[in-house]
Amino acid sequence: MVTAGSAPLSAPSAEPATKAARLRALLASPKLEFLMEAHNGLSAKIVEESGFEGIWASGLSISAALGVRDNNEASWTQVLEVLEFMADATTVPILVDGDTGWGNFNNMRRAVRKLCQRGIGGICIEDKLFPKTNSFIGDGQPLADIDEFCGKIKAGKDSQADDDFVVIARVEALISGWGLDEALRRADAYHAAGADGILIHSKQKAADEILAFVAEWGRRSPVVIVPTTYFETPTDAFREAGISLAIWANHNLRAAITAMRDVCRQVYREESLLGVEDGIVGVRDVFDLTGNEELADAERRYLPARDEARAVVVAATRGDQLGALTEDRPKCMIDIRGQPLLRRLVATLRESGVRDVTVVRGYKKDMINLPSIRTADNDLYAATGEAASLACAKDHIRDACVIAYGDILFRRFILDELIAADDDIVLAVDAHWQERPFDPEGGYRDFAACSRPFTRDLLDDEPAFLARLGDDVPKNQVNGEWIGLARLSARGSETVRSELEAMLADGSLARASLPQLFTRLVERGHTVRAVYVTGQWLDVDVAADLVKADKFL
Ligand code: SPV
Ligand code: MG
Repeated sequence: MVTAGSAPLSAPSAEPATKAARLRALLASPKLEFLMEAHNGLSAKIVEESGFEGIWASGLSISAALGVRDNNEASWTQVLEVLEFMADATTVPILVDGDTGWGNFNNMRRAVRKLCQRGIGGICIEDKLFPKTNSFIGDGQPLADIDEFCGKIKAGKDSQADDDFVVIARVEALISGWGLDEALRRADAYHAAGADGILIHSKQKAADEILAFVAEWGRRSPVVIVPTTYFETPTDAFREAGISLAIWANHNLRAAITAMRDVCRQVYREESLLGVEDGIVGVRDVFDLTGNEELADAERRYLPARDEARAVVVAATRGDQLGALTEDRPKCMIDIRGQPLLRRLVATLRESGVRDVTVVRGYKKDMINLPSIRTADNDLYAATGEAASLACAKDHIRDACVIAYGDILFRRFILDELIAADDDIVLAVDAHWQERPFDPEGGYRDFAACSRPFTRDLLDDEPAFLARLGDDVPKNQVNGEWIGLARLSARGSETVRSELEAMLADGSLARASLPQLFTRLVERGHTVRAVYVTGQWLDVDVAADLVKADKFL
């Protein structure tokens, strides 16, 4: 007799190596575990991102997403192609809905070999006839001959390249109206043929027949269920019954249909995007989901270095005013809609072609660990100011170089304007500084006095130059607020570097702020250009700023 399963169904002690081993561990786990449906690379990523430890590659959903019926209209190699995208996009295991094994025992052998090659954790096959029909359509669908189906299970188990690959046998006897005894007879045969688990399916609104099956089956092998129709049954009932795996089988597909219909109908009706924009993710989320940051990082490693701007981001401080939020991380690593603030800042820099980003760390420096940045450390951050932090990265202040505070977000066009300005040292100054509510808790504000005020005249392109920058500029002289962003040409970088050295020599470096550095440059006769902007940026000082940052994205 063939014993059930090709590897023992015990939970391994260390993190299992392959996806198949991880799926096997889920099946063997003494707890009720869950698989969530996905039907393409993107939905698979979202399933993993949500915390699920495994994915159900639903035949119904994959077919529907391809625009065809769940009747084997998509060929098995077309399904395989979708599975490959799903597996590549995720690290959690996938259990594939293999319908009837896409043919006879021979098709099953080939399918299992291919699934193993593509890093799929397991396959579930159902005891119906090829071409299949979805189980929820019609009544009394014919079932496969038991011996023929057992041969298919054996063929699959004999073909797996990974010992941990899982073959689940799905029993359709209850759905086809053959009753509990036939379901148990079939489950027994499939178990003996080597199936690693039994999926007992039902289309009733209540879970009675499922629970009756499990009560009789005991723990002969792990049991898998698909509570699509009996969704009102509390999940604890499955847990108490000792069920191994529950599959939420088609809910991402159905959610996507609802969301796509809503947005299509609204845009069609309103002939505008205005009404839908707030209710859908931004394109930035799409870039994040598909891993654009990794590509940018790889470009830095593999593409020849181009003559592009670099950036130094000063992010050494804690951000005390944010209280508990910065207990375990510096404020630049605070979460803004699912991503650290710094990651969003770095993404904006990259969009403007700035790929070489050095971040000066201080407080909780190990938390600043994005893959796409270089780091420099100011270990004396508690006793020193921003200029000292900047000096910690002075080797990176060369060529064209952007200097930014680590707690700001700004629209990309602001940086593009700084890059386009034809001066050696250029600062972005917000002419609408008075519209930013004055918050006495909001900390230091970098007020700028300039050679001329901002005018709304679009034809007025006479440049403005910085006269003085700091918290202490008399209010009647303030023309704007520095947003914490500056751009240096190669010559400007040299100027800043040598000024930092001069400050170190005369003892003023340790305590100086960046506004004091720029004011000092002006006092020494260097030209510092002020490019006026009107809002479209923010900094994060207090908790209320986080709400604004959420909206800003
Ligand atoms: C699927 O998700 O394709 C399934 C589950 O096989 S069911 O639709 O319930 O048959
Ligand atoms: Mg199916």
